[in-house]
Amino acid sequence: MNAEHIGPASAPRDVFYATTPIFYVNAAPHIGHAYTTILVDVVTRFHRQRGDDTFFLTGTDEHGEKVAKAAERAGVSPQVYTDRVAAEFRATWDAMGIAYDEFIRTTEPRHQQVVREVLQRVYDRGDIFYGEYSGLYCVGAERFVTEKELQDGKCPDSEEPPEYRTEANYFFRMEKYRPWLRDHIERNPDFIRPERYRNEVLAMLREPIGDLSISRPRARVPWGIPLPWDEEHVTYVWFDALINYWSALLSRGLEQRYWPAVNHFIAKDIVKPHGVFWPTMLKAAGIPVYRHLNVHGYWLQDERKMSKSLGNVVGPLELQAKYGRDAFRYFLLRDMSFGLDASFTEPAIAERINADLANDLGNLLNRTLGMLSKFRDGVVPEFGPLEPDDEALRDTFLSLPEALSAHFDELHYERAIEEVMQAVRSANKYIAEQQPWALAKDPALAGRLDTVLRSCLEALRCASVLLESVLPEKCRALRVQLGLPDVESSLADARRWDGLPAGTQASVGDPLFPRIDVAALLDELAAPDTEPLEHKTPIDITAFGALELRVALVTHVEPHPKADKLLVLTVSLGAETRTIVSGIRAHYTPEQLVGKKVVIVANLEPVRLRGVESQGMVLSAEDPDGSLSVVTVDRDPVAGAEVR
Ligand code: ME8
Repeated sequence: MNAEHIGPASAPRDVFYATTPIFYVNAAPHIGHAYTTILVDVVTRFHRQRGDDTFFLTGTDEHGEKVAKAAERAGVSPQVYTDRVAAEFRATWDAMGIAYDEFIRTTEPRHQQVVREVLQRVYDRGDIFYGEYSGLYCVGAERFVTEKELQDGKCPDSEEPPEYRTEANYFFRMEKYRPWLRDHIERNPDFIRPERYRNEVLAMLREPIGDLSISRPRARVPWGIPLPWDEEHVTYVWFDALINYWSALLSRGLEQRYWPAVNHFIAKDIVKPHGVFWPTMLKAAGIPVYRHLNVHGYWLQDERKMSKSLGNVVGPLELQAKYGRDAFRYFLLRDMSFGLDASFTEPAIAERINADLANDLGNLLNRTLGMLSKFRDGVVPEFGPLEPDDEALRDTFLSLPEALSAHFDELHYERAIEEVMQAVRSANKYIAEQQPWALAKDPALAGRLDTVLRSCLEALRCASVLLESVLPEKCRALRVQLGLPDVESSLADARRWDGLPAGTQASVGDPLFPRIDVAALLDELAAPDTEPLEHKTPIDITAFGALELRVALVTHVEPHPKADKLLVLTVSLGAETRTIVSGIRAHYTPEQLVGKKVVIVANLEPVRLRGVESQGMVLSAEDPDGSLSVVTVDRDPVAGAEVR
């Protein structure tokens, strides 16, 4: 979340700079955004474990027609609107424990200045000219689309119909760089990966790509960065946005250190801007091109891409609260093969968690610590002489750091995880075969029991190191149960079979991965929404108008320290955070509330409730039996949206 992970520049380490797309602030963060962001978090953590000098960039894309229109719909200025939604993205990533090093917003002066410098450089080189253009423009994807690209008359990226436009714009001589780009991609097979997307871009480059319109008349689209040589035009949103990857480093003086060792991570919707616009822009500006463009598929729901405009969105914070932060990360990384689409369903999350985490890993931990506590008072024993079965288990685990590194380098995250889980399963099998409970019955076999227990402990310790990038909190908690300190591990810790000193006191803790009741989940998902009817007493409209009702995103909840009926909620209104004390403790656990978008009365005088100031009131519905349900909102309006 800050620079604390960045080591000294002089250390002889590999450099790993990874980026997510900067997301449009026309909608609140959804699971698709969360996936790419979690993925980059996992990959960066893994590289840090490997000893690389890492830097993780994310942020928000705030200019352009699409965002300006969203602000208009919300009835506020673009600046107020973007401040609000950018804050919601940031609050969401923070609540999800995403360890980004930098969060960039394209409305920040430091970014705008770099965009203007890059534009001026390309202009001075003669690669920008003024001209007129007619074509089909898609506001959803913020780009011109060709007739050929259309699918059923709609833009392939946004699935929205484009509109015909004629406009005088400045153009970037992109076509001029087509032969160079084709050659570059052909010479560097891993420039765009996996291969299907490389082929997709090569196919685009087989025919003329045309020149790129890079400005919009300010009179029509005032929300953007003015061109340095003609203030009557603002920069086209993609030319502005792509530069974030460079401006974020430049504004911190980090470009020498991290550029061009960059790994961009995106989904397949934005391959053309990243695979064609961006490298040609860099080339024209005299900046070395990025190292890798890594393209993943879509999360689908009911066979369709999950997206805000399609209205089939699941909130990432809600899922995290329901299934646990680490378990949710595990599902996303394990159930998508990088590059391909994957289906998203809640029963699939539950089944994955139960099979891999509660059963395989959870059982290995519980059985091992249970036996250690029963037979050795929880004290880690010495190894005796190793038998072939012990050596086989050891060798399985000690081969994993190399295997994992290779899978990560080849973007096969799901295989990396599966390989560790296979080793975990082999450790469970080892227990079944060695039968420590039988060894414990014969005092003459005490040494053998020590070796078996110690082997299981080392297996668990290694697994916790290998899975730490995916399950950061749980793996550390697991090592704490083994008696080790609560610190980030290095991959080198998984290259040894003696990382847990004999004599260490282990202790059984709470189960790390509770089983999910799938039957109850299916019932819950099938339950119809029933709303009790209420009789309303007529009131004067001005009485209603005096109320300020707002949508608030619950980011954190804890019990009131002094009152057992109250919960203390931290809620985000986008640009503002508030504390609200609410009497719903008998009706909700904190986990059930985090991630929900509730409706609050925002203009009540603050009151102190048993020593905690409450800055608003959460609305809830009361059933005849007195049980309360908080009022949430249909669709997914941004936090802070006014309820009228
Ligand atoms: O395109 N499955 O922003 P955006 C997987 N501002 N990933 C998904 C997804 C899904 N169903 N839906 C979205 C923009 N994503 C531009 C980017 S970069 C210089 C400018 C993720 O808010 C995925 O990473 O539309 C995708 O590429 C991105 O969100 C698009 O986010």
